[in-house]
Amino acid sequence: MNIKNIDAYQIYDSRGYPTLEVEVELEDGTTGRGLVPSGASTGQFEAWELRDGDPTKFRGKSVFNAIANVKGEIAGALKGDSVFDQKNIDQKMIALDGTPNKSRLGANAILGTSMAVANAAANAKNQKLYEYLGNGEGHLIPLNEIQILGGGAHADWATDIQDFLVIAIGAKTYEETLEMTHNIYHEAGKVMKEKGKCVGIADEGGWWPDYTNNEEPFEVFMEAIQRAGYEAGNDVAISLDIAASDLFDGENYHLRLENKKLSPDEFYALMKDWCEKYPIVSIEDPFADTEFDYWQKFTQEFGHRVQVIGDDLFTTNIKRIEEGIAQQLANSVLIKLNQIGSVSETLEAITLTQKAGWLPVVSARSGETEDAFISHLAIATNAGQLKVGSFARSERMVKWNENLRIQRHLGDKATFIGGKIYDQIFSTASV
Ligand code: 2PG
Ligand code: MG
Repeated sequence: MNIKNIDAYQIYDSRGYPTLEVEVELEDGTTGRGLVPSGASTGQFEAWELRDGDPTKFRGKSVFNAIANVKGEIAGALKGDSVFDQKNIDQKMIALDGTPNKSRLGANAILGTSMAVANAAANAKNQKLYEYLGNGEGHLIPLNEIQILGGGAHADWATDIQDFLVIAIGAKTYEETLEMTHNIYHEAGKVMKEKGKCVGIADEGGWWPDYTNNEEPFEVFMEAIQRAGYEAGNDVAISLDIAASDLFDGENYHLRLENKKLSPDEFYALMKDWCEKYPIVSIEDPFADTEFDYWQKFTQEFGHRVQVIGDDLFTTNIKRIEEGIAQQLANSVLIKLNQIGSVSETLEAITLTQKAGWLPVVSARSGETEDAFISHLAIATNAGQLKVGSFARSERMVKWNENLRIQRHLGDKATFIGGKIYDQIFSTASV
């Protein structure tokens, strides 16, 4: 089944910023769409998101050049190609772009096309996307990592930590993870409102706090868990995305909220203190993306009981992940389609992570769309974990809800192992 036409147009993401939607049409009239997300706390090694930069158009954020690239060069190169050869199509676009970070045509142009091709191929085969992407092997319903409070670049530095998330490690079913999260999310909002500490909703749907130091969110979190009737560390655990590259100036880490500068050693001590004091099962980007020694030391010290996730550290980039595995910098990789810019490279990054005995965490961006591609990606690859922001707002809920649909579609084949996913890394890590 061959590609007949490729079209692209500007749509808007969950922040109301322009992004692009690509539509691929096949010879028999079947279509598939790709909707491109966008980050705010982006890593320096990410593939290039092409924006027009014209201050008179959407304050520089329009994507008309990326759209023109899809409709022109990309469509010209791919018309007539088999829609089922995802790798060939992605490689062709990468070669056509010719830069190491997809900056000429734009990673957004390439990814939108790549996602649309995958969707069109699944539609042509009359399969769900997860069946098509996973060759029928996908069955593991992911454990959710769900944001309760937002901070950092997603809430104008209301806290220095970007994400305070909950993981329902004790849940026996996927439905139960959602119920527990619902209870804790709303209890946390209530606690914060009672104390006059809730300003609103941050970019990913979590509560936007009004705090004076970085310990306060932990206190609210622990109180919310207890009030919701759960045992911290047993039923649910805390997960953090520190997004530390955003705090680092090359020498020190800046805690804006407390007006403090910490040396790398002092910052290490802070991460250590939190992991010792609170029931933290997972921590993402605890150090800047250049600070390999600290990553390595931290993974050695905590990797046997804490999932150490590299997001800005790896940027879903195969070479960086390979290097990280060789140096044992972490034990988990955050997987974001638009960090690398094509579906087949994303699949490769997940396989590489799994082969090393590490855990992939499929993730949304802070600027999301109404699309649920990543739910299918997580289940197709048996990644086991999904991070989508909070338990509010439809661009988030669509992903949690899609997991329920896929689970129903899988029927008896659906598997949920919940917190046992961590046995894989916690039993093998060096203590
Ligand atoms: C992250 C993501 C999602 P952004 O850092 O993990 O929380 O944020 O999309 O802004 O990079
Ligand atoms: Mg992150």
